[in-house]
Amino acid sequence: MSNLKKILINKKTCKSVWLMRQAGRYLPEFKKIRSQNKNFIELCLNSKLCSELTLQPIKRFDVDSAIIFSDILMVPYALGQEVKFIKNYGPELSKFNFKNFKENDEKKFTKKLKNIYEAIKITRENLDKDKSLISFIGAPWTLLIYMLKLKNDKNEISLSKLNDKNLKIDQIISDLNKYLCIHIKKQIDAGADVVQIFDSWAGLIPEKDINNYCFLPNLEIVKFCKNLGIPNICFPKGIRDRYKEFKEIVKPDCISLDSEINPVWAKKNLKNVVIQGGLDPKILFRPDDEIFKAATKYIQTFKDTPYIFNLGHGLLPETDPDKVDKLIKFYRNFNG
Ligand code: 1CP
Repeated sequence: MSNLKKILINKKTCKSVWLMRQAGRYLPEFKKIRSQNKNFIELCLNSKLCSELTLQPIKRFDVDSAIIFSDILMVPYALGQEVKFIKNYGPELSKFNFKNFKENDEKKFTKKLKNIYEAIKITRENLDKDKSLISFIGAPWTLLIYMLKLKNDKNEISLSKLNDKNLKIDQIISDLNKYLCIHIKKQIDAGADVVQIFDSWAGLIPEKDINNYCFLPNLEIVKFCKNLGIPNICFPKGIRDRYKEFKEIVKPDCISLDSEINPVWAKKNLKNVVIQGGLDPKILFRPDDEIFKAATKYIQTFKDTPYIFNLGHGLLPETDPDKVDKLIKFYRNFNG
């Protein structure tokens, strides 16, 4: 088994828990800082505040890992696109310009992100040694969704855009991969222990393109990580039973399940890999007994395999932090 098991599974309890999107959105202590910092990109470039936001869920819930407060869209930002976060709508990027994109270089790129690396450094200094610090990137396809505005409000892909050869999608993916690997290395050098690769929109890729737009770019990034001994977690959300193929081709150290994947199917079909997550974040809107029942299914199913307890996607903004606390305590005290 990979070094991920050593790093992510709490050495004292042999259990591990953290939650996707655990910092931010639903936490009152985040909302307070956010209300004083209207520009989200500027907030993501404020090393001290990012470090403070990263540590908020650790202080509140004592989870085993911290995920650095940042955003996957900091990469398109550093590559020259203007990024705005519009209230009740989401991210909006300025029009992609291929010529400008090609004018980027490593030095320019890392200079724009240097405050993220500083945030990681400060966080590592203030984080308990027993806890992991997780860095992350968006996989190329998921970034392209935003960079090229590939989907509409109903989460449907524009096939005419996707098939437009003038867009040079293959070239953009290959260049993005190069910059993403640079960003991973910089985050690890700054003190992060692990990288999670979010392919949150992988489920929107047409079947025939999944190899080119999901498996291969993720494989290239995972190979890069393995060459440098960087523990890696892949999250190819929404690809249903192609999780099996993904695991066999990409071979990440850890694979994060979305909520559509049946845990029993995953146990049977995803072997020799650390499994993470799966629990539907919407369950936290239900009464406690339903939450505990759903959590038990995952804990029981994976009790004999390395498993990181987590959700199948990020915590939703309307989540009650007390429910999160109860869920984590339930997991910690579980004896079954
Ligand atoms: O308006 C606000 O207050 C900003 C809300 C917010 C926050 C707190 C956004 C805008 N991004 C973040 C931080 C963030 N983004 C983190 C760190 C917090 C944590 O996880 O603890 C991480 C890991 C991300 C990653 C991210 N950003 C993803 C991949 C994970 C996922 O949920 O699928 C994606 C797709 C984004 C894009 C993004 N950023 C923000 C929004 C509203 C969106 C669109 C997707 C969404 O609605 O979540």
